[in-house]
Order: sequence, then structure tokens, then C-alpha cells
Amino acid sequence: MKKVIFAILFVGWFLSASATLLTNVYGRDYRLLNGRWDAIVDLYDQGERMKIFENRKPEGNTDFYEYSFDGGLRLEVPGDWNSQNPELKYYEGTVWYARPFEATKQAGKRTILYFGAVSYRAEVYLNGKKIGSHEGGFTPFQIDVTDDLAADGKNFLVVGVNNRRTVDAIPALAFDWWNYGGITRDVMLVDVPETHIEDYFVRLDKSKPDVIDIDVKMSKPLAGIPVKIEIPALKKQFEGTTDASGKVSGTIKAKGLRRWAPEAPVLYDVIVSGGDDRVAEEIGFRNIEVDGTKILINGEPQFMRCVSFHEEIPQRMGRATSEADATMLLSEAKALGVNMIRLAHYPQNEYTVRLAEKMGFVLWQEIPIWQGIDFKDASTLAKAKNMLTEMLNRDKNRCAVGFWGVANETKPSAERNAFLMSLLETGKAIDTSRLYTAAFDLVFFDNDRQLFTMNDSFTENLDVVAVNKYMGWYHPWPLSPAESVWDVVPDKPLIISEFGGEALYGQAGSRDVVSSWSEDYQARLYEDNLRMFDNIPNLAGVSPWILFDFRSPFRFHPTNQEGWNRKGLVSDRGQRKKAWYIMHYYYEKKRKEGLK
Ligand code: GCB
Repeated sequence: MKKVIFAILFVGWFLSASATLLTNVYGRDYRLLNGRWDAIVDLYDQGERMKIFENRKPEGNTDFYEYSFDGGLRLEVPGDWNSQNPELKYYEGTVWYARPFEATKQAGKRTILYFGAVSYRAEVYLNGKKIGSHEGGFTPFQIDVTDDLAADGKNFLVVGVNNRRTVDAIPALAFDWWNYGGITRDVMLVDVPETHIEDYFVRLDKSKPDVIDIDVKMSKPLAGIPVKIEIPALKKQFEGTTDASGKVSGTIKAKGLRRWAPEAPVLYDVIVSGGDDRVAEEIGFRNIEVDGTKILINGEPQFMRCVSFHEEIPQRMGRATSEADATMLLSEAKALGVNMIRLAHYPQNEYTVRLAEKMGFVLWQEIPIWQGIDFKDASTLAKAKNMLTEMLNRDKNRCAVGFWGVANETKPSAERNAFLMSLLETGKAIDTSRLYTAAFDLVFFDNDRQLFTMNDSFTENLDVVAVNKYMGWYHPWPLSPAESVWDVVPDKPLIISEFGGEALYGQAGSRDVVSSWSEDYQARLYEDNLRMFDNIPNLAGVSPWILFDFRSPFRFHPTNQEGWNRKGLVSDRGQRKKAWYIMHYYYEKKRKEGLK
């Protein structure tokens, strides 16, 4: 019983900082709190006991404090600490970030402090007082600071950031990417009218080509607030008034609408007005649905030519944080010839998502339910639901997002099923206009039937099933690729969400020996897998793992890996490996077939 009460209290506590999120924060009146912040590294977690967030300075002759934010380490925000200081490369623990800023309470306005992401836990203090906390390294959270701003306008903000891996965290204890810590995305101070547009969701109906569905929510549960949504280029608008919960819903019939598609990523200016508030942004409209084993975009079957990348700039050995970083990652994806990106394995920054939409990529976004998650823990489930909610709320107006992923490589069990089911319910309560998917890794070769198959009843709950399968790398071939036939969820679209193998750029070696770590072996592995894909009747897309070599602490081989997962089609220095050309050719062929 004690345990249950604790779980409930705990869940309530951490949800408090992130219950609401302003939709489209970049479309508001905001100021960035980026730049160099002062920092204190707190390996033994003593800062809280010492109340260093009070930032006291000695006053009397006998006064002293064993800390100061002045004159010490400075860290760039947004940024991970690991890449900014050699001593912090492997650091997992607490770092206190601090900075002053000027702002006072303004009549008729609310001021919201918004964090794009803090990896992984954040404790936020303003002017010495704790104002909120958050868990989850890849989703935004906000705190209304209006009533905590200093009367003289001189504020001091402190954030305790902790990235220690724990069994109840998401991801948990071990994962195949670098555990970057820090304030890794923009920090913003956003001014909004006292009663403002908190949330809106504007999207095309799942299958109707000209019906735009609309939901708007004001920040206060007040009836009768006039709300308007305008799409000037279409000469269309919706007008309504809020109900007693401050919400209004409706539709716009939009004949003549040009739908967003990878080859024509059309976006429209959309203006949302509610009471005294007004927010604008570009929004695209597209249908996405499933018909048998096909994925339909705007009613047409599409083969998803996908690739993945981590939110990492390999050359800098650090997190991607800016629009320039997004441009680098997405340009290389474009060059490969893809029409889809799986943002592995967590929601990536808004620069990437928004630019991807403009460049015409369908996106798969997922939360880091990555192997090893404690599906029995109620607090872990609450965190997962919270992350999923934050991801959906941030990006639900991005038509580029076609897929929400709920898990990667999980083992069937009653607890796993209940956990994932609960995530699907949470997601669908917000958004039913996307396809829901998950990546599985338990496809096996059935010796009796002489084919590849999978037993996981959870697949029934998904629109699209995805499989990670490393034939020729983790799994030797039981038959030749040409003879390898699949019978996996035969009635649903199947995406091969990961396949590949490692190669060190520039390394020549045998096409037959896995441990040659050569571009030649990797190229052969690609040829073999692409051959096998011809034998998957319900194949709706493929996604090589991965676009770039990425850093991973458990890749120990001293000459071939040196702490890098070398499955990239492109090396850590940006050089394209042989397998890149094979994949590029395959995608070009698939693209041309799609035009027929
Ligand atoms: C997987 C995981 C991915 C890893 C990859 C690998 O199945 O989903 O996160 O990085 O395998 O390289 O082993």
C-alpha cells in the first residue's frame, strides 16, 4: 500500500511541471535565454543540501559559501556538456546551470519559461525558489513564472540537470547511443496575453482530401471567447466561440486545397485568433492511411524510402541543436534519395522537424521505449505517457509526421502489452490522424516452414508493423537471400525499420568476412538484404540503419570502433561508404517505379 501511495504521489509530482504546453512556441512573442550559462559540476549531489540555487554571497565578516557561480565553468546553452569540456566527456551526474535575466510582471500578460529539452532530469529554481521539475530528455516543458518574477526585474535562474541512468528511466540503463547531458535545446521566455490560445490542432481528415479538422483550447475555462482560424491563400476561415471548458472544435471545407506530399511539400499560412491572442504558422495538409498491406499518402500507395539518424553531429561529437545542424543532417538524407526519416530513437529538436517538413520528408517520431524498459513499474508508465503526450502536443500540427512510434525492440509479456496498449490509448486520445507503429526484433527463421516469421500478438494493435533485422550481421543467413521468404503480419504493411552492418570508412577487406569491418563486406550485406526484400510480399518500406556513424559507449573494438557504432552509410567525418551508393541506387529505382 505504501508503495502505491508513493507511486501516486511521485507521478503527481513530476507531471506537475509539464501538464500543459503552449502550441507553437516559436510563433509567439518570445526571447531566447540561450548563450553561456554559469555551471557547477556536482558529482556527489550536494548542491541541493547546500542550497546553491539561492546563489548567496557572503555579507558579514563571518559569512562564507563553498560555492559561487561567478568565475567558474561556463557552458553553452543549448548544448550538451560532454562535448564542451574534455573532463565531462563521460560525465553522468548533476550539473547546476545558472544565469541572470531581466523581466518583470506585465499587466495583462503571463510569462512562460519554456525549455525545449533538458537531458535528462531538471529541477528549476527562480530567485531561490523551486518552481518546477521535469523528467525526460527529449521533450519540452514549461513553467508559468509570472508571479515569481522579481519586482526589480533582476532574476536569477538555476537549473539542476542530472543525466544519471536509472532502471526506471526512459531510456533505462543501457542504450546504443551517447548519454549526452545538459540543457540541450532552446530556453525561452514567452509572453502571452492573460487569456491566451494554449493549444490548437489543425489537420486534414485522415482520408477526406478537403476536410480540415480544428480544435482550439484557450488557457482559461471561459465560455463565449470568439475564435477564428484563417487560411488566407484558400480564402477560407472558421469562426466559433468557446464552450465552458474554453474549447471549440469545427471543420473547414477546403475545396481546391493542394495537399502536402514529399515531392510537393506545400504549406499554408494559418492564423489562429482567440480573444486578444493571435498565433500564426505554416501548416500542411495530407492524408495518411492504410489499405490492406499498403500505406496510402493522399490516397496513393507509397513505398517508404526511409533512413534514420540520431540527434548528433558526428564531426562535433555532440548533440545537434540548431537549424544549421538540422540542415546538415537533412541534406545528407535528401542526397540518399529518401522520402521518409525515422527520427531515432526519441523526439528530436523542432528545427529538424520543421525543416524536414519543408524539405518533404515524412517523419516517424518515437519515444525512447528502447529495450530494457521496466514495464512493471507504474511510475515508468506514467513517464512514458507524459513523454508521448509532450511529443504529440509539440508536433501534432506538423503534417510531415505520418507515424507515431511507441516502442523499439520489446519482448512480449502481459506487462509489456498493457504498457504499450496504454500508450496507444494515450496517443489516440490526442491524435487519430496518424499511423501508430512500433519496431520489433523477434523475427526468426522457422526451420519447419523454411521461412522468416514472428509471433507477437501486440502487432494486431498497430496500423503498420516495423521490424529490425540484421541479416548478415547479428544473424548468419540460414538460406541464400534469394531463397529467404518472409511471412510476417501478412495482412498489414511491414516496414523494415533497421538493417545493416558495420564498416570502417576506407577499410578494404573480404566481401565474405563479417569481422573484416570493411566497406566491401558492408556493401555485400546491403546487396543481400535488398535481394531478400523482394521476398517480403507486404513490404511497404525500408530503412537502413543508419545514415551516420554514431557514438556509442559499448562499442569497444579498439581499432574498428573506438566508441563508435560504425553502421553508418556515411562516416563520422562525412565520407560516403560503398553501401551508400548501393542504397542510393535502390532508392532511385524505387522512386522511378513509384512514378509508373
Ligand atoms: C538495434 C537498435 C539500434 C541499435 C542497432 C545496432 O536493433 O534498435 O538502436 O543501434 O540495433 O546497431 O545494434
